[in-house]
Amino acid sequence: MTLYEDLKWRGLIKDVSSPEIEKKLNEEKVTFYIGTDPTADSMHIGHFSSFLIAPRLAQYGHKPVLLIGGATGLIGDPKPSNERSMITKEEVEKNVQGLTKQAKEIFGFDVVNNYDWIKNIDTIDFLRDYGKYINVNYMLDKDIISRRLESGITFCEFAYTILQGLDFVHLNKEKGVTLQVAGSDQWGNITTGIELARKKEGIELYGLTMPLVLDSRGVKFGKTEGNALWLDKNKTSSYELYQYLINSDDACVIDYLKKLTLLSKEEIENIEKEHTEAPEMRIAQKKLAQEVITFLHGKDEFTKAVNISESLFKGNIASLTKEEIQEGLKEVPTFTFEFGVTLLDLLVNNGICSSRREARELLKNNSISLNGNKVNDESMIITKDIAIEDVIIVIRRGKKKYFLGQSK
Ligand code: 383
Repeated sequence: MTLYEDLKWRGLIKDVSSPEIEKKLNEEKVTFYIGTDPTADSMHIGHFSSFLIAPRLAQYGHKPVLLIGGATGLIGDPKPSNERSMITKEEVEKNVQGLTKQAKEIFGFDVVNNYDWIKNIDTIDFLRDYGKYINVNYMLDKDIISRRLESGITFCEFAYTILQGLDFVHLNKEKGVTLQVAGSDQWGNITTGIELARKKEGIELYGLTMPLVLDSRGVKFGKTEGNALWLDKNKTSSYELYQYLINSDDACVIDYLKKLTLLSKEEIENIEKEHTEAPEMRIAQKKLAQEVITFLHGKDEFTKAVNISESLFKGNIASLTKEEIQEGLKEVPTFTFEFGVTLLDLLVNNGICSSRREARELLKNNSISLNGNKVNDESMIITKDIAIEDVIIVIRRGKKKYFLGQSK
């Protein structure tokens, strides 16, 4: 199978600027780039699904350049809906540093910052050397810009596409870049670069976009109740990422394997076969979580995520460390307590049960567990030796409700 066929099979090709791209990718060695703006100090999983194109093409001998938009981040790529609020220069600088470090650590390719060349262009040169080649009518025709004409768009954001176009021409000169790859929302910006190169330099550059990864409800992959899944494990822990991936729908999981991992067609087809025979085993979801977490954070983080997940599920809480418990139970209600308190008081005083009567009832029915063990003696005294690492206790009410207690 050729590289191009592989990309098509994965569903990774939305638009190409020229049919020649197929031949270029299959028969030549191409230097290509993909960029991201420093709107945060970490990428999220949506960026990851796009940036994974870099190692995919590199496997076939093409050369990736990763761009962080230190200059474009100060302007803001127009969204179809409304104007972005400006981010301070200090914040952009901080985000550039975070992203550069992350891109190097995760992907390990050449990383460049467009601030390094854009900062030196003065206004007059910008208008003469770039502005002169781009017709306003041509810009107004672009999907995102035209969608903003009703609600309004400032000149600042309107000019953004020329900066991204200028990058493409610059990287062609400096690094021999001939192809830009990106998510489908970047089509307009990629074609500005192609237009600029054609008119200004008389050369042909190429663009390829990938579709957005969606879940079965058509929601962008990686959004959980409005929160992004970050690639920085201090923002989204390996355990949280594991929970998200392991809960992927059967209807989407094979698509995710194609788009979010470097597993081969043969490997994915074998997983699909096994998965279809016994979907309840969640083989495909497990493999997805393993591949993504290992790629991002390494093998140990994956093992830790599985361990936390299984220990919590089996009630084997005492086997976990305090940090692992805090990571696994990040979202649950917390309370503080003093040693010497009785179990009954602990349950009632911390909102775990609504009354003494309810607490007694639940204890009698074996519905309360402490650090994974069923408890029913209401007069039991909570002492230091019960707590994990002398400070933490975990109460479970019924099957799923957890409460995390920390001694004062
Ligand atoms: C800036 C200057 C360039 C080339 C690219 C850029 C950034 C680009 C952009 N990209 C998105 C971002 O920064 O805004 N104008 O969040 C996202 N990308 C990738 C992919 C995606 C796009 O970083 O579709 C999702 O992740 O292209 O939305 O010279």
